[in-house]
Amino acid sequence: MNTSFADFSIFACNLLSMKSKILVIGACGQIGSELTMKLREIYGNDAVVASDIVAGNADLMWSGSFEILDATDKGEVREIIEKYTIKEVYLMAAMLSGTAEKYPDKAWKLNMNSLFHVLDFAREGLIDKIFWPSSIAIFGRNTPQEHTPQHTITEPSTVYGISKLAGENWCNYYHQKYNVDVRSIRYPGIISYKTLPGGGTTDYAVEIFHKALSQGSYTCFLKEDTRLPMMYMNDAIRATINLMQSDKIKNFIAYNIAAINFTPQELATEIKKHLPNFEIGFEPDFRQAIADSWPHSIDDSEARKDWNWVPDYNLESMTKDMFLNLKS
Ligand code: AKB
Repeated sequence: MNTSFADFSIFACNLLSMKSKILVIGACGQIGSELTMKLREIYGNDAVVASDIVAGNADLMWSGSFEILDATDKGEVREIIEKYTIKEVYLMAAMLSGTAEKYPDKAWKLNMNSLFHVLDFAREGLIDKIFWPSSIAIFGRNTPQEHTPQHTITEPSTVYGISKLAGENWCNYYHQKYNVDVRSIRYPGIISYKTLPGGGTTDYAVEIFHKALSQGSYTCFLKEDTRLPMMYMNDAIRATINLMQSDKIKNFIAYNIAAINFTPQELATEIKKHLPNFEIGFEPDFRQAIADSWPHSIDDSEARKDWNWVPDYNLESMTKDMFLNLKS
């Protein structure tokens, strides 16, 4: 395991002798739920307030404060920030690529308004620091698909991608103009066993594990040779917290980060090593066009250089860990 995370955690605990608190908005989602628990482990349960529009699992609800919160309601968000003297916000609420194509208005409202609210609170001096997730969805058909660089053609073709690209630019603008400390990562598809993702194009890479165990087979909504950048949740959480703790950040627009990339067929082959009778079929739907517009692999050299980003998990170790946890 990478030792820098432990070092950072000790440093972070010392820092959290300060009275201010962290708010996670969208704490019940796939990334938010695990991020909240890791932040509580590092900073203490009392220091991390979880919030979402719906209630979450028992661990999340009972290990610290929880508030029902609509991220698009500026008044409600301000109330929670003032109530708990919040200084750091992780804004994880978002509508992902697949669902956003069905509800473009709702997606734009959620993904953009929630961001403006927290950016404005930071500009006012109410909060000090923001984490806001971007995505590989900011890239499009004219982007170089292999080793996609940090700075390149973007031109997204989805509502979700357009909102994430606009968000990146607004974050950069608030940083340049008002000195707002807002940090971001372009997440690839995230694979995890605790909470299911919802509405994304990369969701197949989580569903496949559940179906492999429950039914012995899976019908994938992408073609067998669709290569996409992916990452195991443990790496995504470590990247997020390391970025927020780093004092070496040079890029306030959103960092490329990479770990693994594979096709549905390659993942199925890896799964077969654990479940030899597993069978996969392919019935591509509207998400195929989204996946076809995204990169195959990502160049994350700036994140590696600036804040020492290194992933721990490859396809083999991720698959092994998924089965270990899902079976238990
Ligand atoms: C999605 O598939 O929409 C997300 C993403 C890559 O941002 N997982």
